Amino acid sequence: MIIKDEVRVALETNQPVVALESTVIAHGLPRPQNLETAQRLENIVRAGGAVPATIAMLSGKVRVGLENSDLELLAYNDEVRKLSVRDLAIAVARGWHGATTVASTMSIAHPAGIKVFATGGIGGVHRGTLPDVSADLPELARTPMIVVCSGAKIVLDLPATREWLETNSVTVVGYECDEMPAFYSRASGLPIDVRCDSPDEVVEIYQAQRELGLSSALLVTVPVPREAEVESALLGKVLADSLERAEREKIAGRDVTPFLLARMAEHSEGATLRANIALLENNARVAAQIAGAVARASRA
Ligand code: PSU
Ligand code: MN
Repeated sequence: MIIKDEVRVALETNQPVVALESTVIAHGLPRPQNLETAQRLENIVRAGGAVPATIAMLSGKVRVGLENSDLELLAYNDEVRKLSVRDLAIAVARGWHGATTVASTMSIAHPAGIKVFATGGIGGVHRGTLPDVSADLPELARTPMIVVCSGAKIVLDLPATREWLETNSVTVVGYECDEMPAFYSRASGLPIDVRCDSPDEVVEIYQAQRELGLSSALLVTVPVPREAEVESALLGKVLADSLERAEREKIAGRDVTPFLLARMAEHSEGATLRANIALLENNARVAAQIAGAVARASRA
């Protein structure tokens, strides 16, 4: 594992650090918005007083904290693979370039000593007959980190995903909201476990989890900013279209999520893309504040 100097120093001196994933860059957003967003997320984390640690695999080496040239490679190189946890060892052995999902980012960030991670929407239980459950869920159940997101991606079976989190003891925080957000929408009708209105409230629960010896993550769910929310009639239409298309084209495995996100962006005149970018930026901002509160609390 190669930890960038800036990140290592921050961890050693107990300064706030926020982990960022790279699948969203390589496979979640189109060019050129992917690179622009990756850079902007790092800048937002910095502006919030924390050090960004974007995580990826480059030439078979696990990297924590990237240079701008690395972000460019992830955004524009066609050989970059989507790596979940099961793929990490293969990528090391074969010397691949790869982008890390929520699951694999957590599996690297936690042992590196990072406590806070920001993403867009987590993976979850997919719709459809074949049981397809993202490795993001079991990783959340076993990794004690604060994960800031806007709920699970709308393409998923959100009630089933919510039940999975409950069964597997992942505590769900609504950050300045009373229900679990649904990625491009602020509302899902699904419950949170607790509402928090400040970074300190989140950190109190995170610390209590550690005192209790629990190993699960604290999932902090933040709604997409109101002005970027996708209007529900449009969302219903593009979602139905893309799910039907994926089924007809027999899209499976790791390709399902990128296919659905790209198709929805195309058919909503970019509305879902704008929402995705807005929620990623907002989550990075909230994560930086929470990382600051974590660092203050552990210095106290
Ligand atoms: N959030 C986004 N866009 C994305 C993802 C999350 O706003 O592209 C990625 C994350 O890396 C997540 C992955 O881990 O999608 C889930 O993929 P799967 O369903 O194949 O586990
Ligand atoms: Mn899957």
